[in-house]
Amino acid sequence: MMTRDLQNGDSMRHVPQPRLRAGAILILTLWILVVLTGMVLVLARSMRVEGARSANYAAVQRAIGIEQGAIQYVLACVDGLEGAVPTEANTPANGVMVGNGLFWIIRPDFDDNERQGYGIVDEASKININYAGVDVLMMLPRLLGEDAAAIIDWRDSDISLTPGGAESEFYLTLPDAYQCKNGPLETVEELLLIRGMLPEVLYGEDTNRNGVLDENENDADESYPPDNNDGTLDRGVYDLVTVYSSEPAAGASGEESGEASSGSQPVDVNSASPNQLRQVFEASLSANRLEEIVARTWTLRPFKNVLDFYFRTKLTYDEFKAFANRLTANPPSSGRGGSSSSNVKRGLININTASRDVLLCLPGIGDPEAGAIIQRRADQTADEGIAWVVEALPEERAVAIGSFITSRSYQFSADIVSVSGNGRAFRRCRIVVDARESPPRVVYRRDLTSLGWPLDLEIMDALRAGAAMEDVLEETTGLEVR
Ligand SMILES: [Ca+2]
Ligand SMILES: [Ca+2]
Ligand SMILES: [Ca+2]
Ligand SMILES: [Ca+2]
Repeated sequence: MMTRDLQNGDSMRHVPQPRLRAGAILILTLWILVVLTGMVLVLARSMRVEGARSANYAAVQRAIGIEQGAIQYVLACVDGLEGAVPTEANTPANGVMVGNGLFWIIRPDFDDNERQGYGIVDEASKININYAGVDVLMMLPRLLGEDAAAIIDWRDSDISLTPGGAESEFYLTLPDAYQCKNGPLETVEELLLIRGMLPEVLYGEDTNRNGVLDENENDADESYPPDNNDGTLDRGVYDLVTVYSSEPAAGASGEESGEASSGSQPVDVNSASPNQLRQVFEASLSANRLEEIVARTWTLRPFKNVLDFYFRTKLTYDEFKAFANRLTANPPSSGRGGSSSSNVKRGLININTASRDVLLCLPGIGDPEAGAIIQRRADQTADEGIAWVVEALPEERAVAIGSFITSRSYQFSADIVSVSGNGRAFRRCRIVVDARESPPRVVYRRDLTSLGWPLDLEIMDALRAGAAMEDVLEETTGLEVR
C-alpha cells in the first residue's frame, strides 16, 4: 500500500497523467460555461428590464401625444362660437379614441356625487373672484364674511383694511412671509395664498378633484383626506369660481362702424339717440308702439340694466325677447361697478349655464328662485339671451341680478385625462382657453397626473389586460362605438 502510494506520488511529480489533465480541462470548461450562462442570463434580464422600460417610455409618449391632440380638440370645439357654449352633443368627451389611445374631458356633476360628468366647462358659469363683491363671495360654500373680506383686500390695489380682511401686516407675520398682492388673482389656486383659504376650503373632500365621492373621501380618518363620512361629497369652492370670465368689448370684432350696421354692436338704452333706438325696435314693433316705447325710454332713463328697462317700459315679453340681445345698459356715470372699462364686461355670470350653487350667490336668490331659473332656462326654444329671466323671477329679483348676468361665454376649461391604448401610461391636465379671438389661446395649463387615475379603475385594468379600446368604451359608456 505504502509503496504504491509513494510510486504514485513520484509519477505525479515527474510525468503528469493525461487523464487527470483532461479532467482539469473539463472542470475549467464547465466553469467557463457556468460563467457564460450566468452572463447570458444577466444580459437577458437587463434586456427584459430595458424592454419594459422602453415600452413604458413609449406609452408615456403616446399619452402625451394624445393629451396634445385633446388640447387641440378643445381649441377647435370652442373656436368661432361667438359667445355660445359648446353643447354636449357637439363635443363628445366621454372616451374619445385618438391614435392608439383614449381621452376623456371630465367635470363635476353637481347633482350627483357618484356620477362622473364629462365635457368642457364654461368659465362664465362661475363666480369671478376678481370682480365679485363681499356680499356675493360670502355666499360661496365654506366662505365666511372675513374670508370674503380677505379676498377683497388681496386683490384691491389699496392697503387699507376692509373690516375683517387682511393686508400685508398679516402676511408679513407668517413664518414664510410675503406681501399682500394688491392686484387681481391670476389663477384660482392663488386663493391658497390668502388668509383662511386652506386646501379644504378650495377642494373640500374631493382631494383628487374628479367631482366624484371616492372611497378614501368617505371613510372618515381611515385614509387621507379627513372627511365626515356622511355619504356625500362636501365640495370646495374650486369648481364654483374663476378668474377668467370676460366678454370682448362690444362691437370690437365688427369692422363696420357701429351705427350703420344692424350687426353686433349693442345699443345702450341709457345713452342711445331716439334714432338708434328706432333702428333696434322697428323690425318687431308697429309704428305707434315704437314711438311709445322710444318716448318712455327717453323719460324713464337711467335704467339699472336691460331687465329694468323691460319692466319699466312695460314691453310685452314677445316684444322684448325679439331685441333683448341687441340692448345693453351701461351705468350712466360709468364710474360705478368697477367691472366695465371701455365696454369690456368682466366677471358676468352666464345665467344659462351657472350651477345652483353659483345662482345662490346672486343677490336675492334663494332656493325657490334658483329652482325657477333652472326650470325656465331648460324651456328655451331658441336663444332668448337673458330675456327669459323676466319670466322666471318677479320684477324686484330680476332687476337685482340683471347687472350680474349674461348669456355669452368666451372662456372655457377642460380637465383632460388621456391614456395609452395598452393602459401602461396616463396623463391628466387642466387647461383654460380664451376664445375671444380666433384661433383661441390656451391661457392656463396645469399637470394633474400626480393626483392619480381619476376614472373607474376597471377602465385601466381592462386596457392593461389587453382589451380593445372599442370594447372598453362600449362597456363603460353603454354606447355602441364600432
Ligand atoms: Ca389691498
Ligand atoms: Ca374624488
Ligand atoms: Ca378619508
Ligand atoms: Ca362628506
